[in-house]
Amino acid sequence: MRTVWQHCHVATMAEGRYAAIEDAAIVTDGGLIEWIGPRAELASGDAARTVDLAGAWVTPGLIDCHTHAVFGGNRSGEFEQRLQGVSYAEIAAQGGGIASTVRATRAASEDQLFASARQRVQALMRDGVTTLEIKSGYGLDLANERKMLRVARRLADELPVAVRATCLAAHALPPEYAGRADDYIAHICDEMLPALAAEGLVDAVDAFCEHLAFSPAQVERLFIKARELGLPVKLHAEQLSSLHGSSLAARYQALSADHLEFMTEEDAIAMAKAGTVAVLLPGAFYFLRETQLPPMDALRRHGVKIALASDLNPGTSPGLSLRLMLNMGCTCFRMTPEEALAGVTVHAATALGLGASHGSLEVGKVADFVAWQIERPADLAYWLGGDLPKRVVRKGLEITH
Ligand code: DI6
Ligand code: FE
Repeated sequence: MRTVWQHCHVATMAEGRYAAIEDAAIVTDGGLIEWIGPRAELASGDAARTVDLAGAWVTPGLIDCHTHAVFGGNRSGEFEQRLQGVSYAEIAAQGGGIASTVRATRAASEDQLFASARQRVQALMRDGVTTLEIKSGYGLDLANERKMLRVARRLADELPVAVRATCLAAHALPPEYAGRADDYIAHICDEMLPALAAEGLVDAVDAFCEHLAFSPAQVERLFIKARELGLPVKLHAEQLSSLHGSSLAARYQALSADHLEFMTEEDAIAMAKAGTVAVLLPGAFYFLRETQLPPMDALRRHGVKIALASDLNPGTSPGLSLRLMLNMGCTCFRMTPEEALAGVTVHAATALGLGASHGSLEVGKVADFVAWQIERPADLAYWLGGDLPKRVVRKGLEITH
């Protein structure tokens, strides 16, 4: 239905940065934006419907471009251990960490995983999220990675949210491959990835490049296979140490490299050239009490696009609010509220390969937006959580929770 949305101000985020139109109007039709601009310039047309947004600030629907929202179990016990001084690496070495979530995820049925993930995704949606990415990576064998990715697809079928599914089979070494990381990478390349891709379950391929996970050489073998299958790549890189995974990702035109606390200026230059988005994850930084900051100045100086995401996962970032990540991006990483907003809209869309259709409010793009009852856009990064009054529109239709 052709609809005119008016009595609002709009942060369009067009061309990758904060840009505002005061007293704006948006015309939507068939799920797309047909017109957007100052209300005074709106031609009197034949809109079937006019909606008064009561002075709201409209932003693109928020995009959480890095989550592990599907998992079994819960690791709050490990949180308590870490508060007593046990490190993340020590917990992993004792068989906890990712391995404990793998056990719980393997033991859970698809329906159980769906039910728990649904609640978490709904929490993100209550914060204005209209698109999110979900990674596998707690199954670590064909049947269980498939189970996770099917849950990601089902969430998109059953909730008014768009989901990109990323295969993160190279997240950790499964116990049955202990001491045989190269064999596991070969198994992913030869069996798992081709099968999951053929089933239409994979939109992108990711890996964890770290001493306690996979080496750059192993990641490169995976990237070569992804390229063969026509799948874009992303990478968890430079979270705990500097292996230059982000430069490797840039060489493979990765959509994004994520975490990046330990990246170098050379990595930033490579990412800028390739157009690889830097996805910063302040929830994990905060929750692990990390002290090494991502090199914000180098990222800015070289023009790397910066996105922000929740990294929602049971071990390092049990974050159910993307708006809270806006605040943490500003408080922990010294981003401006405008940079943070670009990080969960226009740059997050690019990090998912959706830059042409999502992430900003421009003619021809999908009509996903949020009308917030706030005084200024910076309020989105200001409040610590809570439920801000808002109306959420997806594909031109208002959704209710
Ligand atoms: N980095 C992270 O922070 C998460 N995965 C990754 O590669 C941690 C996942 C977990 O601890 O369960
Ligand atoms: Fe992650």
